[in-house]
Order: sequence, then C-alpha cells, then structure tokens
Amino acid sequence: MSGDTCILIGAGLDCGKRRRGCSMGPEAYRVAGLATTLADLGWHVEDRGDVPGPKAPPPSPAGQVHARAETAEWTRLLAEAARAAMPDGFPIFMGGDHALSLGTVSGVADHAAAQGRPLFVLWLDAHPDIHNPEATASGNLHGTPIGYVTGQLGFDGFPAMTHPVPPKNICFIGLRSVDAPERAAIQSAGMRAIDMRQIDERGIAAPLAEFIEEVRAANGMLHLSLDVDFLDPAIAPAVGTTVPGGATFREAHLAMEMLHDSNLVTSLDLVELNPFLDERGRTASLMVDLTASLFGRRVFDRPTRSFS
Ligand code: 4U7
Ligand code: MN
Ligand code: MN
Ligand code: MN
Repeated sequence: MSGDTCILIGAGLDCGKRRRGCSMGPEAYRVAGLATTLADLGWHVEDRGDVPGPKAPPPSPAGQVHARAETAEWTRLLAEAARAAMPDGFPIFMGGDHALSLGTVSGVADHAAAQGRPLFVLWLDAHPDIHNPEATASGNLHGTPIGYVTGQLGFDGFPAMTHPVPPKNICFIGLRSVDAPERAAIQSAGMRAIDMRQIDERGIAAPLAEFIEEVRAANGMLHLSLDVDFLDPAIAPAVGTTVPGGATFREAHLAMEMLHDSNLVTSLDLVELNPFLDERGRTASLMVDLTASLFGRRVFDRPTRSFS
C-alpha cells in the first residue's frame, strides 16, 4: 500500500439515522487497539483526534429527512479533513455512521482529481446507500452517500460535489437489502453490484479480483468504505441495521488480504459501528482485525511449499 504513514481521524457523526450510538465508534476503535495494531505491522501511525462536529448543530426543520443541516455541515468538515490528510498519508476515518462518507469521499475525490487519477470506490455493505433526500423512504441520510458522491440531485444545502465519482467506478459487494428505486438506479447506471448470491456462487475472490484489475488498468486510486453490516450479524452484532446472510469471517478477511496485495487502496472508512450494541467489544475488535489484514497482516510472508 502506498506510503508508510496512516492517519487516524475520528468522525463520530451520529445524525445519519435516528438510533444513536455511532458517536462512540472512534473511541471504541482506540480502545480496541487500532493504533498499536497498525504500528506492530510497521506503519507510522498518526492519530489526529476527532473532527469536532458542527459547533451548535443547526436546527433541522421537522420533516422527512432527519438532521439535514447537521449532516450537511459534517459533510463540509469531513471533506476538508480528507483533503488535508490525503497528501500526508493513508487516512482511516473511524466512524460514525455511513453519512460520514458524503464528506470523506468528496474530499478524497478532490484529491484524486488534483493528482489527475480516477477515483474508484469499493462499497462493502448490505445496502447500496444510493438514495437521495427525495427518494429515501426512511429519511435517514446514512442511506444516501452513494447518491451524493455520484452527483445525484436533491442535496440542497450540502456542499456541491465538485468531482462526482462516475457510477461505473463504484463496486458494491455484499448487497442483500436493496429497494426498488435503488435497484433501478444501480441498473440504469450500469454499476458493478455483487450481491450475496453471487458470493455464494462464485466466492468473493473472483469478482473482487475483476474489480481490482479494472482499478489497476485505469491507474486509479481506491477508496474503501467498510460498513459493519457487510458482515454477518452473527459475527458483528454492533450495528443498527443488521441483515442476515452477510459476509463470513473468512470472506471478509480474504477481501482485505487481496486488497492489501493489490496496493491500490489509498483511504478507508470504518462505518456504522455502534458500540452500545456490541458484545464485549467483539465487533470493534473484528473491525480492527480486518483493518490489520488490509494493512498487511498475514500468516506467512510468502506462499509456503504446498503438498503435491
Ligand atoms: B447503511 C435503507 F430502507 N435503505 O434507506 C434506508 F433499508 O449505511 C437502509 O448501509 C439504509 O447502514 C442503510 O433507510 C444505511 C432501508
Ligand atoms: Mn452503509
Ligand atoms: Mn449498510
Ligand atoms: Mn432504502
């Protein structure tokens, strides 16, 4: 992976949905030992602390969309934090709910554009999060980051998305909760969407390898957004939006190991961890271990001789 410095940035945004608790995520990752885990792998780790949210959260008019103004302000702040961090190393945004990706991806997209490189986004999630504030039925903005970063309309009051991510540069893996407008948006834009059935049938390695090769061929930068609900709730209970039938422990680790070997990932969101719902820290610890695989933890340095 590029560089040898990774930058931890706490993004305790908790307004992308009504059930609270993701504000405790950044501290849970610290308690679970994220920094020492990465340092033990040889990385220089810089913890920049938490991005302070909007000072006085502007009042949200009662209506369908929850905390629109507060989320818009977070988007501005996190885009700025991402733009500032990218030149200095590999940022890890410790969420916080998935509404944080409106900001992180837009900041990372600005950086990629300045480098003259295309940005690709890998979205590991049960959900495609491709609503916009007009199409969302729940009114929860954590279901809208892909809508925002691809430049959909309806985000009045949010910063303009200066460098929208082309839908063809986005790959979903792990989908199993997709509603009708989301399905239509994915299909009409021709996005790469690997649902759990495809993982059942082909494994996770084959479709992921295809996407990695596409990013490599384009000399792209790759942003990884890892939603806790990508994982099966049996191994990762600390999330508000559990959906049965998620990625297994090994599917998730294999994805991280392959992404490490690809050397293409340049930024990471860890999102939707709700420590209030955890069982003795097991979800936080699993997310830290997956991050370790992404940052180079492996059993052997090179393939060992196999029996033949
Ligand atoms: B998450 C949902 F309707 N699609 O819009 C919605 F199913 O960041 C869920 O992926 C969104 O956890 C889930 O509220 C957002 C719902
Ligand atoms: Mn999500
Ligand atoms: Mn999700
Ligand atoms: Mn939905």
